[in-house]
Amino acid sequence: MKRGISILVLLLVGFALFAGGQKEAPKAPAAKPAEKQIVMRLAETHRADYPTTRGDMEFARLVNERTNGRIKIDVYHSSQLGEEKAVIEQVQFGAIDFTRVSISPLAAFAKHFDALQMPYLYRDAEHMWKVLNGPIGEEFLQSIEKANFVGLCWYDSGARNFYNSKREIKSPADLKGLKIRVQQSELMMNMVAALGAIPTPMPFGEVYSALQTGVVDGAENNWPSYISTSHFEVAKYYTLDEHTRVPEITIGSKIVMDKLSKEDQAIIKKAAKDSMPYQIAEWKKEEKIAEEKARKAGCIITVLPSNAEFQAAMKPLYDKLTPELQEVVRRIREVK
Ligand code: BDP
Repeated sequence: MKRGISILVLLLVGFALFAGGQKEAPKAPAAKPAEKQIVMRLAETHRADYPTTRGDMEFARLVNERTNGRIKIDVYHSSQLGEEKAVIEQVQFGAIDFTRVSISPLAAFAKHFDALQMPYLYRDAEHMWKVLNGPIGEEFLQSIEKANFVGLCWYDSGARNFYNSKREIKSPADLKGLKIRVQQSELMMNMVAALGAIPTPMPFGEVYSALQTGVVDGAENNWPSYISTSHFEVAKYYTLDEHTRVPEITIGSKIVMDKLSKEDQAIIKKAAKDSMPYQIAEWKKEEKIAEEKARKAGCIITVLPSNAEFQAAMKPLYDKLTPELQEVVRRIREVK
């Protein structure tokens, strides 16, 4: 019996020690659910080495870095996800997360963007940047929420000039009767018509073969696009009329952005803005390189003593603007 009791005592002591030991043992940390990586897509029309694409990559890099890899933005360049107009539509209903586009096709979705891309609107690049980086630029970025987009940042696109395969353009009279490709934008169609040429809207990716086969006689774009698309090979007359400065914009899908936390939305917005100085610096470099290439390739570059005639021809476009947009134009011009 005594033995029985001592065994019982031993068992109890052992159990107490065991239980106590259990209590002392360091607790294993509660398994944290692995943070899911969010992979997003950004659509870009240009090639991988074009300055806007380089800006997109910088934006993606900053988001990745600032979220410790939790948010990854894959840049689909070279129109892999489609041409600009179709891509904008997809961003609008949330099938594509982001895109960097020219504001010309965007104006089909947000008409008031025409006020930012009027011909001969800005005195120079510096004026345009003052506008875009100031309250007007910010208002425009915010204004597209109504159309289901989140406006993120602006990129540089320099000035656009006419080029064609037929002849030197020294005045609007030389444009008469030429079929000129324009972006898919009503304003740009009206601009070309006001100069006496025949506007032909078409997606960017179709322009090379249209020039080559004579579907169009010419087009208009900045130096880097003229070179990166090889248009210079099939349309060697380039006139420095600088008729427009059309800002580039990066937009997000509002449907997609609304699903992210407020913190992530803020990281994305700030990263986009922080990628701007890099893109603008890359742009400046590329503009020079592209111009040099055009000269070396033997393109015929026409420098106008004055673009007054071109400017005068654009007056009807301003008269056609709604009073609200005329007011925006007035405010833009007042920016010193
Ligand atoms: C380039 C813009 C690009 C436009 C293209 C065009 O960077 O976004 O799509 O012009 O003319 O300058 O369509």
